[in-house]
Amino acid sequence: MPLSALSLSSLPSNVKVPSYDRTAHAPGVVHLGLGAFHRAHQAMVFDQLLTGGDTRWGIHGVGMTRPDLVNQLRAQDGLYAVRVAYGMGVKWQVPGALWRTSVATTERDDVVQAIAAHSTRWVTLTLTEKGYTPALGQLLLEGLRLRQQSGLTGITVASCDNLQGNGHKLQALVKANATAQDGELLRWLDTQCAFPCSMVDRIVPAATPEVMAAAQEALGVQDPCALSTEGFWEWVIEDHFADPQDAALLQSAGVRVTGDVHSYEEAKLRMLNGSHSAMALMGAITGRPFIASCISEAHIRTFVHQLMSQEVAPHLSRSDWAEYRDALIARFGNPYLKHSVHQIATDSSQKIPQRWPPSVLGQIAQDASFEHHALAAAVFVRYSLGVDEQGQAYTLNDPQAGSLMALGAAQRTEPAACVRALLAREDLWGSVLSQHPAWIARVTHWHQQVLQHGVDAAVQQLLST
Ligand code: CS2
Repeated sequence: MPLSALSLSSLPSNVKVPSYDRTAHAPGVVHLGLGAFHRAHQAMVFDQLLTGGDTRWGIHGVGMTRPDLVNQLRAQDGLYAVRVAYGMGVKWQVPGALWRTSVATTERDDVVQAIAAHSTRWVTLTLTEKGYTPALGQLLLEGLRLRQQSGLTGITVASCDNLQGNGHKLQALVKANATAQDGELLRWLDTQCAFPCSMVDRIVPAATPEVMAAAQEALGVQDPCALSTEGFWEWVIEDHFADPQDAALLQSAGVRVTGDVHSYEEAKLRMLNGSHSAMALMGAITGRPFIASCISEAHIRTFVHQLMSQEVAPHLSRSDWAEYRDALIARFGNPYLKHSVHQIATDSSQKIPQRWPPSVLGQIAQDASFEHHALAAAVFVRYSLGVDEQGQAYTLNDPQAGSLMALGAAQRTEPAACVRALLAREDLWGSVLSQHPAWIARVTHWHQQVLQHGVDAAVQQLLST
């Protein structure tokens, strides 16, 4: 039997299912980007608010690129199972906050209308780094313009992507599309809408057949959209909302509302995501399929521990970084999360700029060592070869795949020139690092070691110095 509104009553009694009416109200949230992360993060926070009786948090979910996923979710009445792995075991839950769905490419007008709907109070976004394009700004501006022209109140537009100052970036993107005739709209945007910055965190691997089989076993229903996640979740959001009363509501659901998102955001991007990218690229080359299989190797665990303690932490404003680091290492090892290294290595060209260079620049400013990041960068160069150390080919899923592979192709014959060419990319490393002789020299050194002796030996060598 497939999972749907009809089959909810047949689920085992220990599975938490929506206790509220999912059809009586119009959604209050339009969410762009229906990937695994949103469905196991904000959608579960909104599910909690709905469970508490506040009917304004139903979601109109918009799939940006995957009509197949939207169609599947539609067939399941927006329901899907989530396996949450706590310390000693797992619990299954079916969150019910997803009430409506659209596909941005084929149902664009529905999305514009949804943003302009009377019931809409929030727009949230999880589009990944590469989703922040002028076309996105245009889509949002159209919806907001329609709203303003209909005389409706402003709304909160919350980016929940791993970008520095995500709210500011989004606001700038939306405003960049305004024309000379939009003076009134711009004033309305500034005074009535809010674009809070936020830091979101929960490890949510993409759906896999393994989790689908586990859902079938535990729930007795078929659910190709079933997800697996960890017990931990965090959502830190700037205290800046179109409706100021939302602050207390979100807090009641466990969200941290603060004036200081920045310190959480920088720690998360550089510690969690920075380590993730380093491990993912190492795993892709050494043939270790999951983050848990990387962190269970003592040398990789020590490398990540040192990277965070020695090169990231000195530049963070969060003082509890040691506890944060230890908690991260424990989370990386969660055996239930089969978090694919190739999934995390996807779009590395878009991820690296916020994850590594800020720490390297901090170390340079203090005349301190950046060897761990240099090795990670060397591993990224090696990754662009598209074949692992066992000779197994893999695909580079990256908007820059073509140019990265073209630049990386020469690394076996002209390794130093190849490193120079890839490090000269300002879009990845920024204007200072892309011309920094000592940085380029150390990445070149580690790249030679990686090519000659392999990733593991290079890591061991770094640890022994
Ligand atoms: C990961 C993130 O895929 C990636 O790049 O680093 O999705 C990570 O799992 C989340 O940011 C955790 O909150």
